[in-house]
Amino acid sequence: MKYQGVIFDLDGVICHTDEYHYQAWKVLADKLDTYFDREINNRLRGVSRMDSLEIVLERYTGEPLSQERKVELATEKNEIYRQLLAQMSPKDLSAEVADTLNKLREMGLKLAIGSSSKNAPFILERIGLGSFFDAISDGNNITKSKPDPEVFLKAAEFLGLKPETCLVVEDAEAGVDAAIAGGMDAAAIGDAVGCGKGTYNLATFSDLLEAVKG
Ligand code: B16
Ligand code: MG
Repeated sequence: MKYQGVIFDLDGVICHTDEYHYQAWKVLADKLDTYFDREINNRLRGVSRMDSLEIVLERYTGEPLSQERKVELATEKNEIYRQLLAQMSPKDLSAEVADTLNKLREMGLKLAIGSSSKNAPFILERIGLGSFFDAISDGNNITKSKPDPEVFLKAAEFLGLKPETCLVVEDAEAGVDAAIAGGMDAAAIGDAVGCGKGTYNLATFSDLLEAVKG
């Protein structure tokens, strides 16, 4: 086996919460009388909450907003987002993802989450993976967002593994860049395939079973 551990991004890899992010940001954008669409929402993938707000505000033309007000707005968005997340259940975990995760574990690999989201523990619990992973590194334990490698380096550290023995699975270009910056190989899936920087390009999640063999 080429790797000893696999570090998974959460949103866009293990499950899909884009639509909930979209709906929550849309409520906020409407309130601020600011144009927002799904294309802009796609740019928020893997980006931290406060950096996401800055992208949402690119088209804002109202009164200048203080930092304090921006934090309030991001908090408001998060409250709406968490109400939407509460609807999630184990049905939001696909059979393919569940089966692949179990097979990777049977192969002896350590498995971790490396997500920018501060809601990662809540989402994992909702989809029935609350105690599945060997380690969780997320938006609550980092000071720098992807493309900085901090979230993945911490995940490797929590697993007790050297970064170069871990494979990162990512759906965002910023996440692939973060893996590379951390000295790790990256398996790109979904949108990230297009950036052409992944060590592997996964057409589907179960392709990981071959990728981990190197
Ligand atoms: P939160 P990931 C990222 O999760 C999302 O892709 C991104 O859209 C979101 O802004 C970010 O988490 C922060 O999320 O507001 O829940 O803390 O893809 O890194 O798992
Ligand atoms: Mg993602």
